[in-house]
Amino acid sequence: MKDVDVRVYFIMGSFNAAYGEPLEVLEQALRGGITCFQLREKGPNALQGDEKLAFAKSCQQLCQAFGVPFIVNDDVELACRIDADGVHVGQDDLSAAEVRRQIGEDKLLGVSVHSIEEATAALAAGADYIGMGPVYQTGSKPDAKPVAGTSRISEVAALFPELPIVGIGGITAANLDSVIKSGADGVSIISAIAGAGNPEKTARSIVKAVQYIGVNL
Ligand code: 3NM
Repeated sequence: MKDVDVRVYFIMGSFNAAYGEPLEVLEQALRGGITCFQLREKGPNALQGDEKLAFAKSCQQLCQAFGVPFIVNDDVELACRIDADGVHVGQDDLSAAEVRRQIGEDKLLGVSVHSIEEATAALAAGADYIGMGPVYQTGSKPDAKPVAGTSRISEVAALFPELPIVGIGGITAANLDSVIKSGADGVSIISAIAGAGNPEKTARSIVKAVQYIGVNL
């Protein structure tokens, strides 16, 4: 398992930026101190083909300039083509074991899980971290599972203390406290940052809130 700082893990597609240009939103989030970024260019409004490729490269360059890992959601071919730092997959995507085989041992692999069984399988497949959600109600994933709260995070954290867990779904600076206290190593966030009027300030307040709870990876 490779080390990855998932404390404040920002996720965005080009369509998630509520105000301003998506690349400007990402740059602001990076300035605010996010520790990891995932490009999630998925759904009816997603860019395709060359536009997606160009957007991914621009996001990657920004992340590189700030020394923040750049992870691609689901699209293994794109991730390999641009030499991204890693891939994140859900349970309905290519299997985690197959993704690990395709990206090799040196890249980061993240897997969304919803149960102890799925967490166990993700670990066996070579996941470097897992995402668990939705902790709270989310408006960013129409096919999200029912709200799960934090109890499953606590169970998985107790069972696999060495496996980094990020909580996801409806997380903001105001409610991340219980996610981290339940045993998560970090928080994954789309709308609280991408939909903020001031993404830099919001990202900074989330970073501060997580640090305040004293997360030390
Ligand atoms: N996955 P927001 S919830 C991408 O439960 C994603 O696995 C989820 O966006 C899961 O921070 C979610 O805007 C959306 O709620 C998170």
